[in-house]
Amino acid sequence: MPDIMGGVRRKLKFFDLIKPGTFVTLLFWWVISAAAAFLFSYRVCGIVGSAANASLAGALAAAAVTAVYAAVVAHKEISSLKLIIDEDGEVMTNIVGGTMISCDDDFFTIKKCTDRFYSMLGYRIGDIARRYRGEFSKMLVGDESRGEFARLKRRLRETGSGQARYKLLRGDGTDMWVACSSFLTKDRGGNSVVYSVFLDITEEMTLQQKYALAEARNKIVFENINSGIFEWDMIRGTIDISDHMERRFIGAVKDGPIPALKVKNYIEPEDYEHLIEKIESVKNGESDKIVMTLGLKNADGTVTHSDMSLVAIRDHNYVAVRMVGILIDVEERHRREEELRSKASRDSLTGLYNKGATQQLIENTLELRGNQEHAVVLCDIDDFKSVNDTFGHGAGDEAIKMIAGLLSETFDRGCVIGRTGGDEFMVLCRNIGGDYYRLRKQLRRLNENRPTIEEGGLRRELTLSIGVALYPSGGETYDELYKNADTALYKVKESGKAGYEVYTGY
Ligand code: GH3
Ligand code: MG
Repeated sequence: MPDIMGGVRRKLKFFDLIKPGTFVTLLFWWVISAAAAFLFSYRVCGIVGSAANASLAGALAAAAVTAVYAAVVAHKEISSLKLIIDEDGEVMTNIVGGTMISCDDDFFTIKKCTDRFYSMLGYRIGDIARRYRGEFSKMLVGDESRGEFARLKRRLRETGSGQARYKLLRGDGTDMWVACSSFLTKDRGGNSVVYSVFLDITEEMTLQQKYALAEARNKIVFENINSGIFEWDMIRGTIDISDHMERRFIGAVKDGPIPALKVKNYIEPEDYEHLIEKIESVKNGESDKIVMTLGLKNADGTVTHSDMSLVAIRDHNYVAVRMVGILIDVEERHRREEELRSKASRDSLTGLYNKGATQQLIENTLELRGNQEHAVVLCDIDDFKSVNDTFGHGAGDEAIKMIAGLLSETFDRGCVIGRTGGDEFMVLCRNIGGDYYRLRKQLRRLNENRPTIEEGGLRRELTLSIGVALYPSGGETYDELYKNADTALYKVKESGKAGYEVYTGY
């Protein structure tokens, strides 16, 4: 572990041991020993008879005494210094973040810090000592960080420990964000020191700042846009809606959010029930998104239809705390769909849309363009001829109805479900918006909940081969989507049936 003056786990040098006190003591012993030896040899023994020889003897004796003294002092110093470095080094280098021990002064003058501290901040060993005279406070960038530093110092005085977030100046002149945890302690010499651990949180802070910026932008859009954007605070139970929506549903612009419970008044009862079911699946973590068509009651008493997309925002415990939504008016599409609900558009056996109506409805949706993603699902009953052959044509018809029922149960009300051939069906899932998880779950379900025909002791489970093409990646027109979904379906037939395949441009 390097100390602030540099040197990574360097060997102790002689000058590490030199302290002003040691020098004075050594000098004192040298003078005393020299004087004693001089007096003893010159006066008492009278040897060799000259003052010069007595002085030499005195000097030699003094040197011997001070050398012994110095050796004793050095040994003591080396042992205690080694102990400090080893103990601190072990603690400090075992910590994930960068660690620093500083004096408990106004500037947190650094005594020691780990390699990680240096590498995190992009300094070379010794840089901090040279550039900032070892003062940590000189690395703080901006008033916010300096304020945090002042607050941390106060907390250390009051409680002995504290946390702070600083922006620090890196060795290359750029900034970085760190989270710091500090506590007061004593070093071996009994001096008060501050022990601090730093973690790099630059990425997190950058994201947070970007998010704040995006939020500010959204706010502007939210206030001014002429469409239905809203935000539901699931903890407070309130909904913030744009002025445009307030005018549309309430008939006036109100101040502040509205209670979420009031929403019930503005949604057609059947749609409201579906919405509640979907909200439950968000709350219990099954899905993160709600996409559906809603009939909405306007302030003027009319009902119009909108496609709604709601996305959940979860906290760190994965609890949905907010949902942000958008409503897109689809009244025109809805009106055309209503027209197609007539008998002429229906398949007489199943009540589903017939081939022509299915195509028309899919084309209506594709016409709207936009950047929404849709899925075209093509299903064909496996070995259906043999169902007819084994159980008769009547039972075959029943089987077709069972499959129609299965499709209606599996896919939402907002989907277009049609019978496009003898034992072939097509489903359009609108605006799936990347929720492939949900789509896959629905596709799997079609072969899990198998309708069964039982007659005259014979039993037969019905399975489906399913091909999927996604708009726009798997086709941009009805014909392209049909062709590609059929290609995917064919692959399933080839590889054993009873399954699904999504077209990916083979
Ligand atoms: P595969 O697994 O390859 O799909 O084999 P399959 O036997 O299902 O073959 P295919 O899909 O080509 O056969 C469809 C059969 O569905 C042919 C026809 O006899 C039967 N079919 C078509 N329309 C009706 C209907 O309205 N009622 C009944 N019962 N059967 C029908
Ligand atoms: Mg078939």
